[in-house]
Amino acid sequence: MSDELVFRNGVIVNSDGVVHADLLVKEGKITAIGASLGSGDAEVVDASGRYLLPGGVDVHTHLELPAGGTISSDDFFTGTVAAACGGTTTVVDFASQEHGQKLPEAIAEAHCRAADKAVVDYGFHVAVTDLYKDAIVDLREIVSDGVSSFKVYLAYPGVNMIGDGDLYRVLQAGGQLGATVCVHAENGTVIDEIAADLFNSGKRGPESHALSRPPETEVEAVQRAIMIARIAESPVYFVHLSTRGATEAVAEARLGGWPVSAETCTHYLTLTETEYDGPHQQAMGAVLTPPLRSEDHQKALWQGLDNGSLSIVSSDHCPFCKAQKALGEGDFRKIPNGGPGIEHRLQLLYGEGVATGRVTLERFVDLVSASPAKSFGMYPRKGVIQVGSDADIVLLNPSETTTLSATTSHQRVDYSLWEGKTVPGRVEKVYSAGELIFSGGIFTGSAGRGQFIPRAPR
Ligand code: DUC
Ligand code: ZN
Repeated sequence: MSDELVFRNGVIVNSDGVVHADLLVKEGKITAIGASLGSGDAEVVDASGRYLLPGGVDVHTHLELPAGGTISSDDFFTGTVAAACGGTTTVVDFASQEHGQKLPEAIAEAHCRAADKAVVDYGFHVAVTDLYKDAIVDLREIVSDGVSSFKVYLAYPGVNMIGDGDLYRVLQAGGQLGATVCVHAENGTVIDEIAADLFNSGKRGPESHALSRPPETEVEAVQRAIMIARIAESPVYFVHLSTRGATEAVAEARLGGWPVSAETCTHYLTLTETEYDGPHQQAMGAVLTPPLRSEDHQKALWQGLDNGSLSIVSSDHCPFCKAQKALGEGDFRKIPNGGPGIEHRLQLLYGEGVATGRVTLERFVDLVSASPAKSFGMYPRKGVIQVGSDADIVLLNPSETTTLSATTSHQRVDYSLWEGKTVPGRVEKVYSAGELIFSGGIFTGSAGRGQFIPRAPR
């Protein structure tokens, strides 16, 4: 048996174009693209009527994240199985520093969580919550070990939030080391005050989560961080933008030639704040941070994807089961923040973006694969179907549909934000490094097969 794998008759889609060609894979890499490839005994995959996409790259996931007195329900096995089944073959998760912990220890712990479990390739952003003496020296080492992005929170005072001085220092280090600084931009101090007022006036249900985080709390933090990045002479990247004002602030900075970029997430593009008006369980499940917004904000996010001010769509997968969400029964401030979405990011953006004509097929690939790979130091190993790249390949059938549900999902969580929703397109097969890891609804890979991907600085 030959060690060659050849995909025939498919349509290869990259962020810069579409071609009809055969694709040859050998030893986990793409080795040729052209006509009539492969020896006589190559394994042949008939990709007629399918798109061949580069594997999805999700640069914002929280697997096994301690939060709100509990821990997110997917670990590196279940979470990456779900990623694989939805066409995502690389995730960048977080090595989150606890107070008093040295940054290299946080990274060592993250490696331990992932190594024997991950079924797709992975990397880490290091989340800096405590800028101890010599933290900046450690960051230099961390970048050279392949962790070339940092995360900071301007929300959650007393837990993760850092002050503006530390933000300046981390941005300055990122600028000097070529590391991308990812900013969770919400004004945590103001939010906590509003939340206390709501709680004290008896408004204690999940709908108060959104009321406590008005759009301005995001816009202010984005504007402030852009200015501080400017002073620190550093690029800056915003995670999970949810508002028109924040998207416009990024657009304006970019127009001025400033190195500012941002992502939004599938849930902000497809759901609105009306989720908080639904039954109690549904509202609890939609306690995400930032919260879901109005249709007007959602429209601005789609425009941002169109005009380039938003360059990546991530899942911000941070699942908690209903029983975990219930920790905040009677006090919305204690509901663990986050929701599931790692499995359905490609499906949702294809169905709601490509099939509706809001984004082209090429832009879709850019948003879910090429741009995250480029922005986070993995391109062209990831994010593109070209000779020399990893053979991470998704077969998507545009003639089929997919119905999203917690019961058919591989995520370890007992609800879906999109329960019962049917979208055009179906992820039929997924290959990682040339190995078939998902086919016909079934995961076919194995725990620990995923590799840590050292990511280059800018
Ligand atoms: N921030 C995130 O980035 N993800 C989940 C929850 C949160 O607060
Ligand atoms: Zn997140």
